[in-house]
Amino acid sequence: MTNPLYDALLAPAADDDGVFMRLPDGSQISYRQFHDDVARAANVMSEAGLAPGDRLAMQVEKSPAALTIYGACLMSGVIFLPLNMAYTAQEIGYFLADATPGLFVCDPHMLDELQPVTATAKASCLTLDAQGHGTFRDRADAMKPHFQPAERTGGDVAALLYTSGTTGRSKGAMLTHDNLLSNARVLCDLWRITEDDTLLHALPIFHAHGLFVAINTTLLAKAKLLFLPGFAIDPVIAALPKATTMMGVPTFYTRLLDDPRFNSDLVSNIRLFVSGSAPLLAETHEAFEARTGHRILERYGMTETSMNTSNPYDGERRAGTVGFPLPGVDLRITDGEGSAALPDGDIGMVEVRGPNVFKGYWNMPEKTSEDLRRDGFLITGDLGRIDENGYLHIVGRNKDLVISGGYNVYPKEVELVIDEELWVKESAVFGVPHHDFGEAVVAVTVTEAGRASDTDGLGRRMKARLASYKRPKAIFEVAELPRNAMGKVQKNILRDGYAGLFDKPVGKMG
Ligand code: MCA
Ligand code: AMP
Repeated sequence: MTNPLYDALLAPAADDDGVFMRLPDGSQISYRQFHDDVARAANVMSEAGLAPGDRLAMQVEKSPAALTIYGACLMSGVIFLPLNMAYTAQEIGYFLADATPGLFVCDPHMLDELQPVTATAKASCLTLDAQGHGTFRDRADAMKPHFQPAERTGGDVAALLYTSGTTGRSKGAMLTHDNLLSNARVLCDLWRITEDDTLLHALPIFHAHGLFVAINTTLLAKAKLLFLPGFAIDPVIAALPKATTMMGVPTFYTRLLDDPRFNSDLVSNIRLFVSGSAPLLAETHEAFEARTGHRILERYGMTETSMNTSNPYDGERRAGTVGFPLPGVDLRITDGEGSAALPDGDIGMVEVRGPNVFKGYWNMPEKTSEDLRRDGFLITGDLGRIDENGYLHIVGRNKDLVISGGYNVYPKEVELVIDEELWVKESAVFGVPHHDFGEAVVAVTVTEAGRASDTDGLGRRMKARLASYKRPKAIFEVAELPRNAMGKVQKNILRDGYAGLFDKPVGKMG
């Protein structure tokens, strides 16, 4: 009987009384307790009729109980589909219709709002709140802490993670046991993660970064988590002296640098800071080193691949670069059309191949074959160049994408919602630099002749349709959109035109 992820990440926990998680209230959860709770949750899922290969979707606040549901999916062979708390009922409806989960676990406060979409998708629904209470937990408490792990092969799908697309339609990336396990092994090795480590965990657990990069490596190495519900500056400052490692998006590091309490004494116990999900500005890298003596290790990944490259642990961690391909990962720069690699130094499309590269998009074979070449290379949509020392620089994106605080926003999805307004003739959505989120979403609209604009109404309607981080932080009315000779909207002109909008927080200007 095999089940690659359960065997490597969870089976060793079954008889281990060592600490797995420390929580902000001072309580802790042992590996054995976590394993028992995982088994109880697997029994709940099985009793609800879920079999290996079925999907469980979950939109709940971050909590240890939420993490046991991830573990239970691995144990029972059910495909785990975590969803951002920011998603609206309408967005959730899309995911449920596409993935057809047998069970949907949601926050009890959202139950009324979500019940119609759950009913339409014919999924059963259980609840779990931020404290770990709800109908899921009630059932779990009545279960035995034993469950026979399901048989799985390395090629079986363990998780389905939705990522937005250029067309405005989200795609479910199928990640297999082999994908996730190979990546966790490589990262543990490269970043020297051991049972002596305590990871400060302030990331959400519904994306690859906070879930796979952070949690899988911790479980594999039998390390410990300082498990915070999210990134809030005071709890993070309080937790730093007790941690040995921290993983974050660049916003975490700029927020720390903005705080006068953040200094080298506070982080004297830390051996490694890792950054990813969005570009870390070289100036942040340098300011961080000047303040703490630490060089942040920047790495580069994607939902479809987990991690692809990393700066070295021992060698030079170069600001503004994402380092070298991970062991086992092939990386080439192409012209995006043919598969021939361009010479080092040339800018082109980043393509990657390796055991980390996903199986394809759920129910979208055509999209899969568009992005995943026959020779196994995934076209990432990122533009990069390899320098004379072999470091990869991500210099831009071939995809129309805004990354705000580590969350991806595809302008098309937002434009489609704006363009539904009767008074809107056309719109363009783009990203501008933001002092806190790295980039922020901004929209411009052109008003139909003879109609009055209604941006307040648009704001209200977007609230019902789009997750908060996707909604424009500013909307401007313009007479016309800048277009090139081919009629294509020139977003670079818009980006440049509004570039200074969010340079500095209000009150800190000058
Ligand atoms: C919150 N808001 C945002 C964002 N987060 N707006 C734009 N971008 C964001 N990322 C808005 C809220 O809607 C709200 O708006 C206001 O900001 C304050 O919300 P709050 O919840 O208080 O914000 P926060 O808790 O301070 O959150 C900021 C954050 C968070 C800590 C940076 O966004 C975060 O944890 N980001 C991490 C994302 C991540 O894990 N990405 C990994 C993807 P209003 O006031 O109008 O309601 S995986 C990936 O990319 C690949 C695999 C990789 O390489 O890792
Ligand atoms: P996601 O679809 O949320 O998995 O986001 C993946 C995208 O985030 C990549 O294709 C890159 O565009 C971006 N990304 C991740 N890490 C980095 C990084 N270190 N530097 C620049 N971009 C990054």
